[in-house]
Amino acid sequence: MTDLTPSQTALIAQLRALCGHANVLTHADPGADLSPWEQDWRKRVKGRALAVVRPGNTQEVAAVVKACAAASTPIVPQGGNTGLVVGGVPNGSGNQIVLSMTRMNAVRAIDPANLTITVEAGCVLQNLQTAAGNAGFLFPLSLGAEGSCTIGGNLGTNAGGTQVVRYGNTRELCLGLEVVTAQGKVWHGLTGLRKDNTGYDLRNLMIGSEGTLGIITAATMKLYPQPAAQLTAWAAVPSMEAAVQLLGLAHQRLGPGLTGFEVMGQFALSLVDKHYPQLRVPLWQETPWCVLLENSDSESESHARGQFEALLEAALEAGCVTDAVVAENLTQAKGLWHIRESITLAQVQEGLNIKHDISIPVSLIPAFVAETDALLALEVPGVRMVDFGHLGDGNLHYNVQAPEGADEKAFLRECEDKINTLVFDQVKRFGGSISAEHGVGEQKVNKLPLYKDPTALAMMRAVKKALDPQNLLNPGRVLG
Ligand code: FAD
Ligand code: 2HG
Ligand code: ZN
Repeated sequence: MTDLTPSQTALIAQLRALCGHANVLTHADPGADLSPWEQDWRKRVKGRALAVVRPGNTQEVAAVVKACAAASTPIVPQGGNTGLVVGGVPNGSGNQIVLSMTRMNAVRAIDPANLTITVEAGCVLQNLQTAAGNAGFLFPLSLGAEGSCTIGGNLGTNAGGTQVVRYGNTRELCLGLEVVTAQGKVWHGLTGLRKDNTGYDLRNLMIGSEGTLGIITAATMKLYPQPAAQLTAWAAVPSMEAAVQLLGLAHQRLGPGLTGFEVMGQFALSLVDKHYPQLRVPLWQETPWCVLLENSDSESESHARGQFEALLEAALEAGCVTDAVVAENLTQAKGLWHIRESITLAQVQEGLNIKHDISIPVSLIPAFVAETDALLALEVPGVRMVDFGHLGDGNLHYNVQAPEGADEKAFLRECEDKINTLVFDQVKRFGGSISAEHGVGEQKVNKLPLYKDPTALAMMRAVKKALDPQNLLNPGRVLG
């Protein structure tokens, strides 16, 4: 630890006394490799941590925060480190600790009558889904990173995923939180109440705050009955207008049974076909867009199938679908969802790219895409658009891949800011948001003041100052 100051050395000794020697990792440890905690998922940024601290319970989290506050040492909360906006890794200063929540992964309680499950923040989303399933319930949050992201990270980012059209974002799925404040106090808010009007909504303030206002240590989440049947269809649609028309029909015909509505552009699917040919992407060559629909039915499989077939017939007749396949069984349905979830990884295989997680009123998405595609093609000839996402929520991943054969690093250096500005200006013009899902993190920190209502921004700064006056929690993220 030769390069540490005496106070940093003392802090590390204190943290080791609090959490156990093995649960505080530093670069000075023999054979230390902290890169899993220091490198972001997209490999855009590699920070350097003073230490990685892995508390085992809420009291330890509170004690760690108090010790860090006394030493003026910033804390970066981290769950599964699958975030896409550089929000959960330390900066390059070597002065920040990473507070890794993954040891706190217990399911604390299931209350079947209240339809709730209480879990610790480091519980991996898939394990939460399984615990709910084993108890005969559904926990509907679902996203491609569910095998490694944690519920704490999902709450920190207010993650969306593929079931939002029916169940809402993570915020809508949460009934209570346990939080360690920037002063190291514990807020015991795991009520499980569905109604509570006793003042400001601190729970919803914490959710989506990306680790800048408090550390979530546990949460009480909503459970739902498991559907009697779940059917998945894959439809070829001739245009984005047709996809929006199909969405309207699906709402009309399926009502609350519509639990997923994802759109995927031809180039996005061509990347899956290119990098994962074994996945056998259906219909993509014959159509500019495909849509993945899910129908969850509380009656029976035959009822669901009847409804679904009637919907697709009506859509074929209206011309908003040109061809479709309905999965015959769960394995086929999983295969179709796997194709959808593989777009992100196929983009990684293809090379460096620029991501957007924008939202626009659904009705305006066709005009937004047509106009913005044309503007981008003029500004950066040859860019390849990887468009896909949660059309049912008006949320598009309007991603941009470098032109074929381009020097990717040079492309990012020269074009990323220009492309972001063009896309975000368009988003503003269409009344949308520059982040519907992944958050601000470090990546959009300079853009937020340009696109967020100035009064809203001032209120956000006031909240941050009130709750974290020392600016210890994830500094430089969200508000910069
Ligand atoms: P991390 O990456 O560790 O952290 C994310 C943020 O939350 C950071 O700011 C961190 O400081 C903060 N944080 C973490 N834990 C806590 C805590 N306990 N208390 C307070 N703050 C905390 N996102 C979507 O919204 N929808 C998707 O469909 C989606 N699909 C994805 C698919 C893939 C393949 C990948 C790689 C990512 C995807 N994401 C998606 C992004 C990411 O998975 C989510 O943002 C997820 O919620 C992050 O969880 P995590 O545990 O990995 O958090
Ligand atoms: C998804 O919807 C995620 O799959 C990731 O939000 C989006 O890779 C992306 O851009
Ligand atoms: Zn998404």
